[in-house]
Amino acid sequence: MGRVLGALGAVTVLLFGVGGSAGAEDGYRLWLRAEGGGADVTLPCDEPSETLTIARDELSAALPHGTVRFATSSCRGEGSPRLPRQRDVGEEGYRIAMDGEGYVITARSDVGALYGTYRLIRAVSTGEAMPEDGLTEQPAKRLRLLNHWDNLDRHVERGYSGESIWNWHLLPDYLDPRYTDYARANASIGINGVSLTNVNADATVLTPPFIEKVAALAGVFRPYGIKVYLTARFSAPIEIGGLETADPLDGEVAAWWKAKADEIYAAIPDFGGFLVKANSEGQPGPQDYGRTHADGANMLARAVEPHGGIVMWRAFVYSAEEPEDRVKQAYTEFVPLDGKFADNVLVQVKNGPLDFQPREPFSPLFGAMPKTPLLAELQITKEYLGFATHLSYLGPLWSEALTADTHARGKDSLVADRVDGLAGVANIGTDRNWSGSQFAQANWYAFGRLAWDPKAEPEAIARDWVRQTFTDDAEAVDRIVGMMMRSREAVVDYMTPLGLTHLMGTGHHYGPAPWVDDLGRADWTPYYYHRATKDAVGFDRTESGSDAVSQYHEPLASQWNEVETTPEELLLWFHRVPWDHEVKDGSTLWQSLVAHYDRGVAEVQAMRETWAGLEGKIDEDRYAQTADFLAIQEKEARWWRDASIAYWQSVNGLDLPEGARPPEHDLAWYKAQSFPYAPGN
Ligand code: GCV
Repeated sequence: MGRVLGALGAVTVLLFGVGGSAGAEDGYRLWLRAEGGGADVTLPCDEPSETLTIARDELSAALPHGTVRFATSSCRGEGSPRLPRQRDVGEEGYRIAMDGEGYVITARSDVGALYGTYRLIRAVSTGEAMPEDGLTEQPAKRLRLLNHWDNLDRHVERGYSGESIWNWHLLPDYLDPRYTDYARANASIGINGVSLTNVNADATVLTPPFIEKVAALAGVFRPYGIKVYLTARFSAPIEIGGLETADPLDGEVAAWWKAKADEIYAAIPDFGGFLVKANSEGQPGPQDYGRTHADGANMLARAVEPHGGIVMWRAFVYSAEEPEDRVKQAYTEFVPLDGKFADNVLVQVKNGPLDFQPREPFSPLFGAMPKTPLLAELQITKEYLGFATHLSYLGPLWSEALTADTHARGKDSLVADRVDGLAGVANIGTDRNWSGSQFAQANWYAFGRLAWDPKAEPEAIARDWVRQTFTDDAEAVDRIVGMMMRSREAVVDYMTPLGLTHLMGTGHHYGPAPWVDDLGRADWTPYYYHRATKDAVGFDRTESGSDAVSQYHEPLASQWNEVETTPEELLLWFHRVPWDHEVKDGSTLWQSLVAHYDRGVAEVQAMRETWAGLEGKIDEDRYAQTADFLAIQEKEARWWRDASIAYWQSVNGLDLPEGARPPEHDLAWYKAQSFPYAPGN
């Protein structure tokens, strides 16, 4: 039997001010809203680290009463409780127990104690029952990283929450207090590293003035257990080093990177390392010199290795000249390199083989590089799922990928088992609410929680987030969580049902544009992905088509090779199917497609109704903004449905299924819409 963590949970609930009594809220405080100020928190040493001081202050501020004692390797006193065993908590874990006097948080490291602190605050804020014998936890993964796609001019690539929070112009002399709040929010969900700059990299960040700025940020993040990483532009030796080449096998180039790494580590001793996008979408890379990805990665790895640094080398590659099915290309390039990377290189793989779509199968690379440490890259910012305005909780999307079975040899064959960590493309910006909308914060939160434990239940995470962020009213929590849990599938339904993919507007990816078929590169057009004709639709990736199925282990390769055994949600990803093909419920593909669009729109309408029913239970400002955004989402869901149906009809010539509402406008109207200033482009 568990027991509720003292009476603190109930008290905190009152302080959250549910029932419509709360004052104005703007979302700035994220999920860290517990207010107490009455607990007695003691550290058993005279000179506690900054990290432990933060832990103490957090608990004093969050708990309304009670006593908390700490003990870590660096801070113990006479009579301090025993430290937990290394094998139970590792370097970053903790133990939370209760004795006659109150709570006891023990950890081997100070950052472990800080994580224990936020864990206790979460438990108290959500009224979670504490096991009788305490709570002993440690992260399942060692690398839990945010990747900012922030340019030095503060534009954020695929950012929908204002500008970059890094004010490079004022750094290092002005440290915006927001940097501390950012670090605190990240630490509270276990994130332990941030790459500050866009993977479409600018070498300027590696110049001395910028290293000084980065060092200032690292100083803010360090007490929160967060390391900084930088994106390394492969051609930096030419652009800022004055060399004539960036060939990774050139001695001068290697020496330049080594000296650069030494310079960075002199300023930032705990610098994490480099993140690299090379020979992808126009970025420079080792292939410019006839070298391989492994040659490039290993050269950088040697530069950071003496300092304990790592290189994260992205596998998001596909070539403009290559006629091979785009979703196969990363596998084709990287699998032959398995075992050829240095020990401190990790290959960073997007969850799906294409590009952060509302639904994709998992990337086959996760099951195909047993000799290479891998990172899973997820996109928190919603480039392809309606930007910040659409309510789309990504926990289920990520969990679907992380718990997918690669069927690779060995017992640990889930995607989650095969990675050393998770990297999330951040959705953070200067907007007061950080993420562009109240509900987009849930994705930042869920990313951190899944990076800590990739097998955690997305619904449980959503429940914690709602209770920490909005309300403790049980009925309201159920309704909001229900809405969140259905929201991703709603987006799939109104944008890209039944395995359709990449139908978004050119460049900005805002809204539908399935008709686009004539860009400079075929694989940037929606037509490349759906190939619709009068008779059929879908991309044939079976043995007789592009044979992408063969990149998966059995039994998936065989299952996905046949229409009958392919899950309907991936049907048109793997198969080209006649419009009159009969799907599982007996309707035709065309009827089913329209039904999915309608279901997606109906789900958004239902979300609006659910939210309207919560008026008075959520503070006014956050209630109102969410209500307005849901109205935008409904308008845009209809737009997606109508534009898509109008286009498919122009190709297949079919009548609408009986009872279906005709599109509001004709196809020409949808095609004429233009959004030159859509954000994030
Ligand atoms: C940073 C997609 C996005 C690009 C992004 C790229 C990547 O293509 O549209 O904006 O570039 O992915 O992940 O490198």
